[in-house]
Amino acid sequence: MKKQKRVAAIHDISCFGRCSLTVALPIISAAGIECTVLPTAVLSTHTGGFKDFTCRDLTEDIMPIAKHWKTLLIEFDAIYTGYLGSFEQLDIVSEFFDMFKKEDTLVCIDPVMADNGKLYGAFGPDFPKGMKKLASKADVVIPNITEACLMLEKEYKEGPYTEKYIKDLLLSLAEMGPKKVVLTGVYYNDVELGAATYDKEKNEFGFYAGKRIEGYYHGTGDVFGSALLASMLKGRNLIDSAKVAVDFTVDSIRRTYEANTDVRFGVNFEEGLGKLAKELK
Ligand code: PXL
Repeated sequence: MKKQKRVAAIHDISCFGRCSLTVALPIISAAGIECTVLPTAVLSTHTGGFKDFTCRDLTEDIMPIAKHWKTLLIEFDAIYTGYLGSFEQLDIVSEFFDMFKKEDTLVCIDPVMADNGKLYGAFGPDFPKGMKKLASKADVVIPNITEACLMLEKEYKEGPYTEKYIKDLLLSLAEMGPKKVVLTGVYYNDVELGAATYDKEKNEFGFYAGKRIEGYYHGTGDVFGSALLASMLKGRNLIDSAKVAVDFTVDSIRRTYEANTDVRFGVNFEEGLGKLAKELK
């Protein structure tokens, strides 16, 4: 029996709306991986489309939690970061990596801060530069195209994209430091949408897409990232993991679309967990 893997997931808790930790914890757990959580903030809902949400910033709690874990000699096979609660947390999370990254710890950074060409409301204009610095410490970075453009200071473009545009983004992201890059929200036509990958060590590019479903569904980046990381920790390579994660995300969106659910409420990933668990066994 192989030793069970353990992840430290550093994201916010959006109490309602199925994103960040409320998505990462069940998906990573369903894959048979232990998921330790480090909340960066607690919000009543995510910030996409809801008004008057509450937000408790947990910046001051992160280091005391990390230091306590250190006294317990807890180790992690992966550190997975997402939505951070403040600019200061960029340096704090960087320090967390220094404390807990071992030779074989996979640092996976989703530079959550923007979508559709726009920075999320909670972040100031200097946040992308700070995120770029943090992302240089990643083994795997998984931005959407807006986040990639913000970190690289390139102009954001709407699709359909050309292969050259996507290849340039992947190579520039890898130049920042990460050995593996996964770019989400990539499409070359209007019927398919998926993820493009680049593995620097193998000098290998990949692309996998599913059927494009109308509507902008919240939390899908976190559903994708959690499934991708779970698959990689289960020993799948980058391209296969992107395929697992695209299929899991597209199935979740399709269920939600068919149920005509409010797009702000996140996607029905729950009914796909059994299949994912079997696939990653
Ligand atoms: O899914 C990304 C995300 C996570 N957490 C919060 C968010 C968002 C996206 O809007 O607002 C609080």
